[in-house]
Amino acid sequence: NRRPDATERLVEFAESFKGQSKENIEDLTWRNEPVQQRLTHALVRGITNYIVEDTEAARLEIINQGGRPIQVIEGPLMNGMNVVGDLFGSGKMFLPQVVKSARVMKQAVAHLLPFIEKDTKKSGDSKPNGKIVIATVKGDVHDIGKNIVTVVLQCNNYEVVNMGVMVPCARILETARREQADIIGLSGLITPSLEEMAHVAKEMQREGFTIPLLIGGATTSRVHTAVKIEPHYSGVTVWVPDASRAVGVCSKLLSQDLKENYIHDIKAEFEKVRTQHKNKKGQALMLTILEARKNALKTDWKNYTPPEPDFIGVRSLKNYPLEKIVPYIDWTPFFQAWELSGRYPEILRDSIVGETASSLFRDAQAMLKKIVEQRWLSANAVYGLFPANSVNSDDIEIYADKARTKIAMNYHTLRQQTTKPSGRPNLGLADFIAPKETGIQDYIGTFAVSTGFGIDARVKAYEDAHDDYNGIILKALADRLAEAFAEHMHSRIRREFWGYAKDEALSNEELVSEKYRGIRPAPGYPACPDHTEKGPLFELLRAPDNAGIIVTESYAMIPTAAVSGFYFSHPEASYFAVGKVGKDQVEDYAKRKGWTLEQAEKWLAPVLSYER
Ligand code: B12
Repeated sequence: NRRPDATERLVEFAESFKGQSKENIEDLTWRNEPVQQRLTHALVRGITNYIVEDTEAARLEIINQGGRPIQVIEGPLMNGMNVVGDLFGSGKMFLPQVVKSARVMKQAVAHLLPFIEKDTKKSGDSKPNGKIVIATVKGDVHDIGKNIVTVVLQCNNYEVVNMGVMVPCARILETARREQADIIGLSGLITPSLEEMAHVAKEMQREGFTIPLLIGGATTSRVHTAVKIEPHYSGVTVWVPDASRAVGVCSKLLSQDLKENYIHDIKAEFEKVRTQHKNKKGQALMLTILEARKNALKTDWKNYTPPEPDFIGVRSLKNYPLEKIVPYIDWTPFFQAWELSGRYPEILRDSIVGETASSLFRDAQAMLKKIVEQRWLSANAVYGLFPANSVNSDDIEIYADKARTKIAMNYHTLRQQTTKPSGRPNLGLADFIAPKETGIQDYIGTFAVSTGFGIDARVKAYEDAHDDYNGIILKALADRLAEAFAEHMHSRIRREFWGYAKDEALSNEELVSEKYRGIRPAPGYPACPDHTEKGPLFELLRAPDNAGIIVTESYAMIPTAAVSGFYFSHPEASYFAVGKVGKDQVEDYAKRKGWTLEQAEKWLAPVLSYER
C-alpha cells in the first residue's frame, strides 16, 4: 500500500529546509540605514513588516523638503523597483521574489494613495511607462499566467487594466478604447482560445486599431501566432513566451527610438516562421484514415477478459477530505508555474534557484496546512463506470445498462495518421476497448473532479490586501490539488471501484511516472484533442448536479481547478499524441459527430495537417 505516513514525511522534509534560508534569521542591521536603502532592501527582499513605516518616513522627508506625496513613488520606491527589475532581468532574482517585491510596492502605494488624492496641486507629471489592457479570452478561465504578467508589468511602472477571465472580444476592444490603451494583451490556456485570439485580431483590424497585440499563455506558440493570428492584423502582433520577457517587449514597442526596428524584426521573423511552416507541411507523410485504421493496435481479444467493475453507473463524492488528496500532489509543476525549472525535490537544493524554491515551498506548505485544516477549499468528484465497446474502428459506444441495449454516450475519438516506423501502430483510443463484433464485454470509466470550490473569496481577499504572491500560491495549490485528486481517484478506481488492480502498491513517484495499469486521458490532452467531448461526458456524469462543475462555451471547466476525462483499463493502453490529422479523417469525424466540415475544422483547428 501507499505509505500512510506520506503527509508527515512531506512536512518533515519541508521542515528540514527551515532555517537554511537567510530570511529566517532576522538580521535587522538594515533598519539603521537611510530611508532609501531601507525601502530598496524591503523591495528586493520582499519584506512587508516595515513598509508602511518606511514609506511614511520617506513621505515626511519629501514633504519637509517641499515635495509632494507622488514623489515617494517616483523617487525612492521606483529606485528600489528598478534594482528589482535589474536583478530579475539579469537572472539574479526569480519570479516568486519579484511577486513578493510587488506586494511590498503595492502596500506602499496603498499607504500613499490617500495623501496623493488629497494633494491639491496638479499631480499630472507622473507618467507610467504605458497602459496595457490584458484579458483571458472568452470561454477560458485560466489566469495564473496572466496575473503573473500583470504583476511583473506593474512592478516596472506600467499601468495594467486586468480584465479578468472569459472576456468577450467586444469588451476587450471597448475597454482598450476607453482607457486609451497603448497595448492589448491576450491570454489563453486551452486550444479553443487560439481561435478566439485570431478572432480578436480580426476584430482589431476591422475596427481600425493600430496598437500592438500581445499573445501569451500555455497553448500559444510562435508558429500559431505567425500563421493564424498575425496575418489578420496589420498592427504589430508579438508572441510572449513568459512573464520575464513581457517588460522587454513592452518597452521596445513603446520606445520612440527602438520601436521601428523592433517591429520590423518581429514582422520579418513571423514571415520566416510562416515560410518554414509551409515547407514543413509538405514533408509530413500521412496515411489515409483507412490505411491508419488498418494499422491500428492489434490486440489479442480472444485471449483477454476485460475486468468487470464492481458497479455500473455514476457516483459522486462531495466535500472529499483534502488530507487524503495531499500525498498525491506532484510538486514539479508548482515550481514551473513560478518559472522555476527543475524537478521536485532536487529543485530545493538546486545551486541557482534552490533558495528561492525552498522559500516558496515553505510558504506553500504553510498555506496548504491552512487550506486543509481550515477547509479553505472543498473537493467534489463524480465518476462513472459503464459497459462499452468500440464500433467502426474509432467510436466507443458507452452503454447505460448491462444488457448494452441503450447507448448513454457515443465517444468519438481520433486516430494517429502520420506514417509510423514499421511495426508501430497508428493508435486511437478506441483500440483499447474491445470491438462490438468480438462479443466481448468491455467497460470504460469517466470522471470529473474539482478542488476549486471556495477559492474565489479567498483569492479576492488576498488581492484586496495587495497580496498577489499569496493569491497566486493559492491558485497554484488549488490546481495541484485538482491533479492530485484526479490521481487519487484513479488509484481508487483501479484498486476499489473497478477493482482490477486490488493489490497495486505504487509510490507517488511511480504514480507520477504513470507506472500503473490503464490510462486516464482528458479531453484536450494529446490523445483526445477535441475539447467538445466534455459536453456529452458532463451530461453522462450529470457533473453540474453531482459535483457542481460546469463547462463554458469553449469547454473550459468552472471551477478552474478541475480535471475531467476517461478511464481505460486495458494493460496495453498507453498515453500517446494523435498529432496532425488529414482532411479525410476530419470529414469522417464531422459525419460521426453530426457536424458540418466547418465545425469540425474549427474545433480541430490545432491538429489539422492542412490549411483550411
Ligand atoms: C497546470 C496545468 C493545469 C492546471 C490549471 C493551470 C492554470 N490554472 O493555469 C489544471 C490541473 C487545473 C489543468 C486542467 C486542465 N488542463 Co491543463 N495544464 C497545466 C500545465 C501542466 C501547466 C500550465 C501552467 O500553469 N503553466 C504555468 C503558467 C504560469 O504559465 P502560463 O499560463 O503559460 O503563463 C505564462 C506564459 O504563457 C505567459 N503568459 C500567459 N498569459 C499571458 C498573456 C500575455 C499578454 C503575455 C504577454 C504573456 C502571457 O506568461 C506567463 C508567466 O510566465 C499545462 C502543460 C504545460 N506544460 O504548459 C497543461 C495544459 C495547459 N492543460 C491542458 C488541458 C487540455 C487541460 C484540461 C482541459 C484537461 C481536462 N480535460 O481536464 C483542464 C482544463 C481545466 C479547466 N478548468 O477548464 C492542455 C491545453 C492544450 C489543449 N489542447 O487545449 C495543456 C497544454 C497540456 C497538454 N500538453 O495538452 N491544467
